[in-house]
Amino acid sequence: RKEIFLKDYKQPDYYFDTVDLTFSLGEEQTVVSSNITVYPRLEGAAASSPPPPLVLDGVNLKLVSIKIDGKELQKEDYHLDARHLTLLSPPDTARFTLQIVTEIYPQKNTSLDGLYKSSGNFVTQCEAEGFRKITYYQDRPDIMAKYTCRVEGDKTLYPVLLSNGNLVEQGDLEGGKHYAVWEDPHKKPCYLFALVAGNLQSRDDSFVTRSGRKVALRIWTPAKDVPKTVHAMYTLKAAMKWDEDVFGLEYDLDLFNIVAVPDFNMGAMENKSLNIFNSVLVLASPETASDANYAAILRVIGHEYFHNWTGNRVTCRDWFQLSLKEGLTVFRDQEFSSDMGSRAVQRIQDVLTLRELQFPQDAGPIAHPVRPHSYIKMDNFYTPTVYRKGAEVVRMYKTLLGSQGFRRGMDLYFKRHDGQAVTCEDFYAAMRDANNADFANFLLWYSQAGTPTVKVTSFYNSEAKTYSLKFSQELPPTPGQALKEPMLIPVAVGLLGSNGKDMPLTSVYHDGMLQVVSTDGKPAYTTVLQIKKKEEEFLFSDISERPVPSLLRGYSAPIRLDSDLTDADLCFLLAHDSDEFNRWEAGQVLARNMMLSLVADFQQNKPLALKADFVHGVRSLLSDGSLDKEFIAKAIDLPGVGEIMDMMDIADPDAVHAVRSFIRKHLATELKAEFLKTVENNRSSEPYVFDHSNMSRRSLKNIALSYLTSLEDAQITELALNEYKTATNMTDQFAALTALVQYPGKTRDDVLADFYGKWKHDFLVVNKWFGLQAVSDIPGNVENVRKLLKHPAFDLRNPNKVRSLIGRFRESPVNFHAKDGSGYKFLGEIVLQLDKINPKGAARMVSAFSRWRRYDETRQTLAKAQLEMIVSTNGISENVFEIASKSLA
Ligand code: B3K
Ligand code: ZN
Repeated sequence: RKEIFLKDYKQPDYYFDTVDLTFSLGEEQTVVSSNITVYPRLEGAAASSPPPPLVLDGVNLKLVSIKIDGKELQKEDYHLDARHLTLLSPPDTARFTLQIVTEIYPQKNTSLDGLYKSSGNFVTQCEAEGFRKITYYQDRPDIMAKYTCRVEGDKTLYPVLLSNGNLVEQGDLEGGKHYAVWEDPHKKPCYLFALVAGNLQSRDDSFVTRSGRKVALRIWTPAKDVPKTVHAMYTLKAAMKWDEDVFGLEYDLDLFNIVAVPDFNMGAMENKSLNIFNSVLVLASPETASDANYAAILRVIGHEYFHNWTGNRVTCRDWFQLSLKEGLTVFRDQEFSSDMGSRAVQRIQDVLTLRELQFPQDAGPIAHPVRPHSYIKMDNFYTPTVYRKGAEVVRMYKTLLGSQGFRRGMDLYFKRHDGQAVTCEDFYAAMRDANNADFANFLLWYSQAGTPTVKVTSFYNSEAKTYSLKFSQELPPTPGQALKEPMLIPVAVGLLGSNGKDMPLTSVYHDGMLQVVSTDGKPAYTTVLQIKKKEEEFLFSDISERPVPSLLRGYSAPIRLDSDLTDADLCFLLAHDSDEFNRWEAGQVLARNMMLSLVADFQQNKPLALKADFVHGVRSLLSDGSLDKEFIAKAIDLPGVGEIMDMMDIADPDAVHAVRSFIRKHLATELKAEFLKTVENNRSSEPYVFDHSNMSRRSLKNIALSYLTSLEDAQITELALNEYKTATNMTDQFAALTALVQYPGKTRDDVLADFYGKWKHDFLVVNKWFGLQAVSDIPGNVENVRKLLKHPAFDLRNPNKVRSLIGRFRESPVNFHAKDGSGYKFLGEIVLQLDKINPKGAARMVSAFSRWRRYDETRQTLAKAQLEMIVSTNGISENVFEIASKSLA
């Protein structure tokens, strides 16, 4: 198993100019003919003589023939092994053509990587290294070429034949076949190649770009699902408009296709002009998809569309630079979602996700920098660190440079690098140069893993009327990185006066220098402090009273903040902060502290009691008519079990679960009347609308309902059942179902059976049903999950089903972490089964074990035994091996 290192990057010896592909799709095998024009990187005097060998990647291919400049190669001209085809003596010319014919077997490809079949249709997935399963090629992103693609197939089985770019020719062939020829005028790396052939229909629409180009838009699905593509089409058009308005970026072809397929490893893929999507991220109707599904569709359709510039026009030099396109594009999709909904709620959601997924990764054995230093399987590095922390790094540029400065940097980035394969330094340099900025030690965010902790202490001098904030930063060691350097951390700060209003900030002393904060004579109310060293002090002058500081506004850096704020300060911020994110955060810090202290009580068998202040705080949030309803819903939701476990020395899933359930039930008891009123006041009989005000209303109603059902009260059960039965959309129906199945019993069984009966024809809804049962905390649920594995609707070959049942099971603190090891054993078994079918998917599942050292000794022993069993199994994939072995290291 070979580990690949960033430091070993070498430019290729040969580049490809044009690539002509022909696919002859068949039921047994597919024949792929490729015709490539090749040129050496070095020419004339600079070139080595004889020319270096040309090494092509290829996996699971049957080589049929190979020619150079029309001449068939002999056995001694090349070397073939399981991964490479090496041309030993390429011609010494400025250009030559390479013709290769291979045979592949998409029908047998369960890895869903390369060319495969999904529900009878041919589909490709090439990122990161799937193209090598299609034909021999230099499968690396710095090889950018112009492609044409001819697809031939049975006309009845595959009436639709798609590839990248423009359709230039089509027609019938003998034997009931037909063909289509596609030409993509833009140079691209092979990971953006795509082909789809199948029985599909489209929703058609169009978009006129700001320079007047009319773009045909098509969303392809099986005929029965076309009605469910309204929201996806609306989103696509909104995204195209948004990218023009916000970044000045226009679409660059006359056609944009999206295809939805049921069998897909990830969310979606940004192939040039032919995005391929997991159906769950395209198909939606009010009856079958929830608000969360609608929001995810908005986010991901936006994301893949935005890749057209950040990823496709400017791509990555090598896979270590993945965050160059992913961090940036996640940042862009977050901004798009903010502009389409509520900025504050979006920020809260994004930070929650970062904490839930990325923080634990950064603190565990697979911690890696935003730009990793090495990998065994690149597939394993499509991580929350590369995506989510990467997006935070991009956001920090914007925080440091302001909106206009950031835009200047983006413009320069495209001006310099359009059509190129570049690195994270290139992005950094564009941001810096466009703004003449001094970004000392900012680049370290790309190379140092781990979440920094920033400690803050404050001091008010009432005589001098100054207020000082002292910061210190600490970056914990991570695998392979014992010592860390301080990094540039932007901390956005505001100071609240006793009236709850932001104080005007005029000047700050720092390092003996006076910085004027006000602009154009107007005072600022938030200022961005730059923490560059291990310790820094900032002194605000003209501060008339002791302020309450609002630190890290908008979550201006992906760090853990450790401040000296008291509970009273936090309550004050919760009530008054003008920064909505920090208002929410103040409540979360209070809740986290309270939960941690209750967990300690629970562990010492002390009785649990809830502070009256806390109940009072939730009551006032619930009744504050001035607040956004979704903000209230988020503010009264308790921090998750994972977040609290993440803050403990030894994570105790049982205790955290017990405490969280206790608080929920206690709040429901105390605030029953308020919750009931919230449900009453937020019902609506109007038809479903996906917009912020309606989503907010539904989310507030539904969280109130879920608090209420924790009371296990017959009347409430009646109420929830009624909500379930009368619901006119999936958001409300599924929320009521979720609320009803918290506890074992007949109601639970009946309503689950009813739901399945209603929706068994719709696989996306059935997946929700699997997921809901899988994640359940009812005791001994692993047995139910084992039963569901045998359910006729379940199939280990479909990644969505695996994610619903196996993926969600791992989120149950009670059942996955069951002290008898039953949850770990179950996951260990499944990983091995799944690995034989789909290694990428199996590696994702095994990652749940990576944090095993965080638990008590009994659990450690049990989880470790599963990891050891997995790594010692013969024939496991590199994907699973990499995650399991690093977890053990
Ligand atoms: N770029 C793809 C992810 C590909 C994952 C390959 N294992 C989707 C995205 O992030 O937009
Ligand atoms: Zn992406």
